[in-house]
This record gives sequence, structure tokens and C-alpha cells, in this order.
Amino acid sequence: TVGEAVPDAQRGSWTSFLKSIASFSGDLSSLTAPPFILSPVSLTEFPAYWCERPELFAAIADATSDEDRAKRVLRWFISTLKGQYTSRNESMGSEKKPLNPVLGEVFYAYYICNPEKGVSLQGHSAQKTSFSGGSIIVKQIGHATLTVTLPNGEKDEYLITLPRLRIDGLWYGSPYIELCETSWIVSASGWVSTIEYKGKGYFSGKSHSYKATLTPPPSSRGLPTHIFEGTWHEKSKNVKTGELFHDVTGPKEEVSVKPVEEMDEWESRKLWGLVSKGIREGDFELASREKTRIENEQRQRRRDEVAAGTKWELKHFVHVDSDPTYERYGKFFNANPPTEDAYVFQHNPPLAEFDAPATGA
Ligand code: HCR
Repeated sequence: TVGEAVPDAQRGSWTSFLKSIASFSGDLSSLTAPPFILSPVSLTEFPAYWCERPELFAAIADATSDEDRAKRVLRWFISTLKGQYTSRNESMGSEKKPLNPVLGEVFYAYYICNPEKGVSLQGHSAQKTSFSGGSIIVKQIGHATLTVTLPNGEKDEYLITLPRLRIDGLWYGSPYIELCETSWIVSASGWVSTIEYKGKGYFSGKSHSYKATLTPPPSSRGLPTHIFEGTWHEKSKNVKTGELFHDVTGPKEEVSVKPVEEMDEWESRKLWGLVSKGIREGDFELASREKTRIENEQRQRRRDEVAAGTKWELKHFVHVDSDPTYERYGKFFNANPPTEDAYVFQHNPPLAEFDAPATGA
């Protein structure tokens, strides 16, 4: 039945929400959703999921060859997927609608960098949503670049593309994510990981299945040297040897941030403090009043911008229209589009004073 998991009093608004997403394409954030599906966390916090497997991130530096390094980058990437795409189901019972970031909002957490090991990561992601066959389809726009400084001082670089996702379970009111299609990790040394995502009924008949092949540089005309298969939210193994490749069934490291009282007014948890409190404590009047206030201020800032003919200045990043790294490695997987924009972190203030850069709107 429709809305099995929806509280009785919210069934009507859940049905209206489903009708509005079915006839809508674009930014889902503008749609009003019933309280039971609201998350108290801002989307600005989401990049923190990339930091939850620091030991695998650091281990990239200990590789013994280009192939081994490509394998370690793949292992770390696959290990971040569980947190990124299933953790709300674990902590809140289903996928939820995150708070929609506002202009000026920042979230300071870990810097995605291990200076001692010489491994760092930078990237951005935006989403384009549409509705098809009862599911929300989310195309991620953006990519990440991982850089490793080798013992000889040279740099190795990896372009990481982001998977498409489908939000299923909407009919019942218990949304969850399934990753779909293919994403790639391409290294400067020419090794390419091609990751195919499937849900129930494909490779293993299980949800969250994936299969990844690691292929040598085109100059060595190689066939894949490794094939890994399994479920990205649990474990996977090397198909040829049976050896365990990744295992995320154990605990992960959660990002820690300073106490809210010490944050400035633009930091996510401070900015959304009362909205989050309202959602967490079931005081939806408080949540809605505060949300309306923040959104009205946001609209005013947009109007001021238009009136002054100015463009919003990013605090920590510089926007570039086309990213040379993406263009350089995109040819290895026939990237479509052939170029993407990027946001270059300005290291302001510098790392020594501030080892926690921002993700922000
Ligand atoms: C699609 C989504 C917003 C975007 C979220 C992204 C893609 C953001 C970048 C992260 O690195 C990974 C990530 C994980 C989330 O799974 C994904 C969100 C899931 C739901 C949310 C929609 C905008 C909300 C839809 C409303 C539904 C749940 C009713």
C-alpha cells in the first residue's frame, strides 16, 4: 500500500509530494515535503563521508607500483560508498530529504588531505534530478581529483567520476538509494578502474552490487588484470583469486567538528541549529518557522545581489569553467560531456592555522 511507512497524519501530504515530484524535473529542494521525511542535516555536510576511511586513504601512499596504487585508490573509493549512500537508512530508518544549503553556508570538517603521506583530494558535486518509473533519478555533476606525492617527489593523479543514483521505495514512504550505471577512476599512469553498479537481480541478485575491472594503460594493450565483485556496503573479493578486496562491515571513523557554540553564524550546524532541533524533537512548528526565516533571508540576499549587479563571491574556492585534469583523463572513458567545471580550494587561511577546509554553498 501507498505510504506503508508514513505516519497516518502525513499520508495525504506524502501523496501530494509524490505527485509533485512525478511532474517535476530540476531542483527537488524547492518542493515542500512532509515532516517525517526531513533530515536535520544540511547537504553541505555530505562531503564529510569521503573522510570516513582515513586508514585506507593513507594506505594509498604505501603502494609498491602504479597498478598497486590504482588498486588502493579503488579500494578506498568503494569503501566510502556505504557512508555516502546508505548511512541515513541506518541512522534514521530511510533516506531523508537533507536541508537545502543556502548562500554563504559553510561546513568545516577534516581537510581531505594526509600531509604526512602526501595524499589529498579535492572535488565538487551538484545534482540534477528527474523522475522515472516511480523512482527519482539523480545525475551527479562534478568529479574529484586525488593527488599522491610519490617518494621521488613526482605526483600521481586520479580523476574520480561520480555514480548516478536512483531513489527507490518512494511509494511505500521508505526511500533508499541504489547506485546505477558506471563510474570511473583514471590515473595519470594510465590505469583505469571501471565500476559498474547494479541492484537486485543482476550480478549477485543482491542490492548494492558492483563489479570493477582494473585495466592497464592502453600502451600495454592489456586486458583487465583484476576484477572485483561484491556489495559495496558490505564486502567484495577478487574474482580470480578469491582474496578479500574490501570490507566495510566494521566500524568507520565519523568526522568530528568543534562544538556548535564555538561556530560562527554561517556554519551549517549553527545556521540550521533550531531547524535541526525542531526536526529531531518533533517540534515541526519551530522547524518550519526557522526554515522560513532562513529562506526569506536567502531570497533577500539574492534580490540584493541582482539589485547591486554583483555575483556571489566564494569564500574558499575559485570557480573555473573547464577543468584541465578532467579534460586530460576524460578521454580514457569517452567522458560525456568532454569537460566539467571545477572549484579550486584557495587554502585560505593556510593549512597550518586551519587544518579544516570547507565544503560550502
Ligand atoms: C539525492 C540527495 C541529495 C544529494 C546526495 C548526494 C548525491 C550528495 C553528494 C554526496 O557525496 C553523496 C550524496 C548522497 C545522497 O545519497 C544524495 C541525496 C539522497 C536524497 C537527496 C534528495 C535531494 C532528497 C530526495 C527526497 C526524497 C528522499 C524524498
